[in-house]
Amino acid sequence: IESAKKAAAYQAVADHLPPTATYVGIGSGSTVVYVVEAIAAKGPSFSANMTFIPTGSQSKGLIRAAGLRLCNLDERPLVDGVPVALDVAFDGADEVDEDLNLIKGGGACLFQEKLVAVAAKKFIAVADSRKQSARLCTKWKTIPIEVLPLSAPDVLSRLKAMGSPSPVVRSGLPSKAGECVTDNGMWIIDAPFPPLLLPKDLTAEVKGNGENGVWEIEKLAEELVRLPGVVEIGL
Ligand code: DER
Repeated sequence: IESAKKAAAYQAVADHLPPTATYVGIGSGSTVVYVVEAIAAKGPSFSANMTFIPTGSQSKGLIRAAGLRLCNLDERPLVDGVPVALDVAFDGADEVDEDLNLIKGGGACLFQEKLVAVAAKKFIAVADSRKQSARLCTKWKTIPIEVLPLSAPDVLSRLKAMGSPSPVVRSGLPSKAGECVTDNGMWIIDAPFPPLLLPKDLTAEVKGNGENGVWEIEKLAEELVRLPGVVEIGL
């Protein structure tokens, strides 16, 4: 699998990182390690005019260790009062469906990953074949949700009311006793859901709005992101 991840990462850099790029997003996880390796392998002259935007402490460490120029998301220069767009952002994914919807958050970095992804003109998720499913929540059974710790009991009960059978606050074990705490000081709730339908799956009988336990992906995302205390969802 490591060789497949490495090959996919090197191909993604070859295909989507032109030498003219100036701002580049770097995601989190184990696959994106190979993205940074591929960029560094092109030599210092290739990235001399590039600045790399991290998606959390792991990402920041990767950029620094590779000797690449680092700039935090909120430190980008303004162009006509608007933060400069990233040319491209590279990241990993936990599951990918037929319409290229993703589950993110296995590494608990989903909030800054989302901020960087939407600040880029192009978003490239590098994922080996294990991540492919017809529908999300097939192989990766839960949706990671980043929440304000204070809100966790209410979010858990609201998720159960929506039909998620057993949402849990992600533990920090084995490396940390207590909860997993994100780079933003938040907690992660992992909420199980059945395979998420795509718009094309909807029929007169199957509405996908949570009735009889099935969800269409956009409808679920809208419901989740509105739960008080949720700061980001891994969809
Ligand atoms: O948290 C995330 O979404 C990360 O990108 C991560 O889960 C990606 O998975 P990987 O470690 O298999 O690349």
